[in-house]
Amino acid sequence: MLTVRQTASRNVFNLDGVWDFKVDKEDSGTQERWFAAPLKSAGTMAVPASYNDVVTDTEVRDHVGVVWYQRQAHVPRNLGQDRLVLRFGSATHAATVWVDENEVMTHEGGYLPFEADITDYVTPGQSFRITVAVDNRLNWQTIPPGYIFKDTKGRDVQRYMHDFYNYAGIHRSVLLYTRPAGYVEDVTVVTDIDGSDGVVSYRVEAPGTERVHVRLLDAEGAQVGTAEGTEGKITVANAHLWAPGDGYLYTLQIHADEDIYPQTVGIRTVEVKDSQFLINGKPFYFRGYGRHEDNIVRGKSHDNVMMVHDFELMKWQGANSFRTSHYPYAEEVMDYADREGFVVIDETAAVGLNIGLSGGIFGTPDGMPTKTFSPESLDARTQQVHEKHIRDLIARDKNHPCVVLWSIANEPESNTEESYEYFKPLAQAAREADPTRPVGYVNVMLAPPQVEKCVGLFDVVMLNRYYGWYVDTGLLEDAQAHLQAEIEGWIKLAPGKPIIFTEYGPDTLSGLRDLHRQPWSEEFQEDMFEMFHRVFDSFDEVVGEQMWNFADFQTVSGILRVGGNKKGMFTRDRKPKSAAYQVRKRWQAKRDETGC
Ligand code: BDP
Repeated sequence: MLTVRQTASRNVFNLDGVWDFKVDKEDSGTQERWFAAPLKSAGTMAVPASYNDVVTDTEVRDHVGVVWYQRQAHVPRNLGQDRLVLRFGSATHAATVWVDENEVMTHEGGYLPFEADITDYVTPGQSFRITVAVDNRLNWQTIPPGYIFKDTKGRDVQRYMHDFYNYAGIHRSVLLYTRPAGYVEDVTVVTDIDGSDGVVSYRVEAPGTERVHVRLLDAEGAQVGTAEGTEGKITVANAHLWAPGDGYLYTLQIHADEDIYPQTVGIRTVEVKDSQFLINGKPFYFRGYGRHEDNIVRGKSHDNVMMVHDFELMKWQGANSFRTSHYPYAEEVMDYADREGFVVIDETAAVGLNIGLSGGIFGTPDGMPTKTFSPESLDARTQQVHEKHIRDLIARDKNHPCVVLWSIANEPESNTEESYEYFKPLAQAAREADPTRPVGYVNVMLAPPQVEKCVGLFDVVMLNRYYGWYVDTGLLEDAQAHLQAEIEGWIKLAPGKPIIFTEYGPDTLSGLRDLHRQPWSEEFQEDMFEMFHRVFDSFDEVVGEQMWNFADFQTVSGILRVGGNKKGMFTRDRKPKSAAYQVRKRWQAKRDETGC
């Protein structure tokens, strides 16, 4: 699905602001047709935002079920033959949308965009009512999965197996935009390098149009090539490549009859070969973090101020990459990563598919099934939903040069025949949807090489490891020996596949200093990083270090979490812990060495 751009043929109206808001305590809103009139006794809510931390009422914060949003909007007077489209960047986790009394769309999955052509339901120059019911419930057939049990008072309690708070609401911008009746619906761009030339191949889908032609413009707007038709190839002499640290972008200006759509293009290649990860044919070493979309009060809402600040901090530290742990991030983030030359591992929201591994990593067994893949838990329907998520993510992000690798799941069960059967068609689906990028999944510590079954389906090895923290706690010499032995195990099991560490690091309470350098102290975080980095440096097959996490973040409360997860390099309000300076030294030196 194309990102919304304002062009000579498309007007964009932003509907962010303060909307009417109402919690559906009895889950009766749809039956009572709340969409058919202004919401009764409604409160207000900012859009975009997670509503959870905006409110002061704990019942609303922890509400399990549906909340309603509503506002009026206007149709432009001069719509003419154009179509009017209503679009949501995301609503977590499922949404139904009405225009006046008409249901215009439903969507499942909390982190991807959805839209509907609403022209036939509205009148030019008139106002109309938008009503949205957002459902935050997770079950065995949602991605991510979860389950609900009743407490002793009969109230629903949501449980899930992932380690971040189940923020909900309208998390990204709501847009109304116009486009011509015949229009650019989609474009797929693939780039290649031939000596000093760049090759840009494109395929456009433009229903209802007769003539498609494209112009390729450089970053200054000068035309460097043109082509005719829905498919074609443009060769750019002496191309300025997109490269880590150099986010050079061309623009493919697509003209389909009346419609104009500008698609940004970064010319670059990605390849996995001989245990190396190659970008533009050169070995690339990932430095960075797993991150979260997580902020004080805003929760998971997209915010340009925080986005730019976070990139500033990442650059300050010498990072060149991050993973969108554990779900697709806002389109603005992907655009910005393109521009800033950041390298991204793009992940689906398939996190917590692991109840069979020690009862789920963070779930509590209130009537929870004991097997990950079974008719009572994750089943064939879950697999279908998961496949759709993979395809939708790739459809949204396929043209971003920053994306170099798809991560189709985080820490799933991968040590059983059932897991192999579950992932085989999913890996295949990812390759079908995008034959140009490597595909991987992130392996959990409980599925080491001795028992792993799925790695053969993938191109890279991505590891989350907590030696020195969850195991060998505080014993860094033992931790080092176990880490080394495990890496050797992976090299034997998956020869030729590069290894990227996608998580490592201890919880660290900012300000807790300790002469004895014990776990939870800032000193221990430094020591644990230092040990991991020493080990990474001794293996050519290790091509990346993305520590956990960029910043402290909110989780569900539990005995392992004190006011959230504290593994950040920065605190939740983005203040550096002392390890941030130590890692900065290492990463800046690596940046100076490699030039990116
Ligand atoms: C891993 C998960 C991540 C957690 C992290 C932790 O991938 O989401 O937050 O460990 O325990 O299991 O901090």
